[in-house]
Amino acid sequence: RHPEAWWKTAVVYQVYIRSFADGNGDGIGDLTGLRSKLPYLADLGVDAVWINPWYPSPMADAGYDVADFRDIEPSYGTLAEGEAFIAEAHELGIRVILDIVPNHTSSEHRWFGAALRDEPGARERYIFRPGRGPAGDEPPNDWQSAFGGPAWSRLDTGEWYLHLFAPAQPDLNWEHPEVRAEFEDILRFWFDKGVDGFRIDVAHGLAKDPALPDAGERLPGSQHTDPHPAWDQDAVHEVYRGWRTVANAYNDRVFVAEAWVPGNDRLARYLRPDELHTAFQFDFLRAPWRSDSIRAVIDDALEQAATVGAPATWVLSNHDVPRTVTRYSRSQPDHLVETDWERARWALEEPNHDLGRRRARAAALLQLALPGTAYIYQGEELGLEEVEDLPDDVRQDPTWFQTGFTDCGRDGCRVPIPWSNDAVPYGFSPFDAEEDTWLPQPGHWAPHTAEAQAGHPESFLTLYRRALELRPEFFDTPHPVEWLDTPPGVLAFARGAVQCWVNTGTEPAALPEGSTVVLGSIAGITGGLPSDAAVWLSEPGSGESR
Ligand code: TEU
Ligand code: CA
Repeated sequence: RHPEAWWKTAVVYQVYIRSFADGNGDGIGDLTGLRSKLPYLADLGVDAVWINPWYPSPMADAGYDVADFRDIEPSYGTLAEGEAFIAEAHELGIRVILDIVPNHTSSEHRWFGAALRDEPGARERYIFRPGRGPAGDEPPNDWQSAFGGPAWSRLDTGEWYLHLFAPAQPDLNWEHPEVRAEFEDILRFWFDKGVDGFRIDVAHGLAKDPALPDAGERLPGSQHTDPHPAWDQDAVHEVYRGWRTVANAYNDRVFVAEAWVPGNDRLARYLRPDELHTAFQFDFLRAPWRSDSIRAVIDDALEQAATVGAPATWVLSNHDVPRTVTRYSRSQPDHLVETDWERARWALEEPNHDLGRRRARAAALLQLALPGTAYIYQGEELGLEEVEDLPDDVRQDPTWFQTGFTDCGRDGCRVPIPWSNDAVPYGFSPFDAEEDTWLPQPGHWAPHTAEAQAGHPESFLTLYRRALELRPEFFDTPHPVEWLDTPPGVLAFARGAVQCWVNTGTEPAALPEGSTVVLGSIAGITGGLPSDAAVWLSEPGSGESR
């Protein structure tokens, strides 16, 4: 392995704690469950975990509504258990990245409570404004919540407060020095407990144009305009320069920005030696299964990595977007997709999950062969599909409510993980659990449990384990991506003496003569690469074959 900082080449596993593993039988994932699965994560071979918010929360947005940034949600466990988890993960060589949510707090955070009681100075920490119109009963401006509907709610007192997400997530005022000091202190609190880094929720939020002007016409089909006075404002960079100073006082800590800004140029402004170390590049998960689109996305990401000096990041899915298998299981458009539009288009087309799985396996080999950091969302390694037929009455995502039940939201990728056994809850909860899982699992997941896949040579899980085992030697190297000449529909590159080939087309592709297949997305690949498959190859005589 090259002697780079760990986070430049890490494989990071995203744990959506609520749905990972339930230790006490209340149907909700927790720290006992997570700790019991640490050996699984070590076997899988990941370098780090990123845990979605685990702080006390009323769960209006599955924990992204934080009531106390210095504690742990009681239904997940205690602070002491969190510390034990960090220590146990470290013993197994797994780093721990937490999720910090600086754009907003829960409406049940003590600061918002003080604001509601109109304690002196308390409203200044949030964004309160009088309404418009003669009676002040229209919102202060035209901003829309990312989940649908206006971004303002009105209190009994007649004043309005801003929430770019759910009404239970009031936006903080980042011009306020107390807000800045508080978050730097929260970072230190967790760094002192040994946490290795933070994923920064909506890192392009926080700073708003102080005049709070109308945003104007929205982009076609989107919630946003570009530019938008609530997003990607220059003032946010000063916040991160402060955060970087905090992180630099510790060894080897990392920030990864979640910033849905249009294009890598805009993202690059966050990735500076005095700001954030890395950021998710989401174009990979927005690319259709087409060699030309995928190659363009890879080139763009690598170009940015070279210019900015931050590693490229490869994300196939997360807890906000439809699962990879399902994304690839329908006809593929010829352009990058907006993930929330996809759900609407998909209602019109039956998924072919076998096809989706075949492509997702190939995509995994591609992802793990690229230079930089790779993120795996829990269940991706099991080949889980989006659960699209959740009953309406179990849906919890505020998107579902705030769009007036027109966008079914993100619950379908958040269904509890199937670990073992033939029936629900598939070992997610203990066998004598008192409660159903917080979202119901499908009745047909028995073949997809981790246990069913564990010893199976052709399973998804085995493919991931094998790929992660081989990655350090084969692809975690300083060799750059060198594209190879390929027929249409085929994507292939060399990195030193090893190659990755992906066939998104309909015809089989000839592989280089004399090369050795190191790992294939499907079994039995020899001379030709079938449609929707991928291989890792070593060149003849390179001595790297296995
Ligand atoms: O998501 C940020 C965000 O911009 C989302 O609205 C995203 O565009 C959408 O989910 C795509 O469908 C982060 C978290 O990842 C998300 O889970 C939270 O709901 C949100 O912030 C608010 O904290
Ligand atoms: Ca539990």
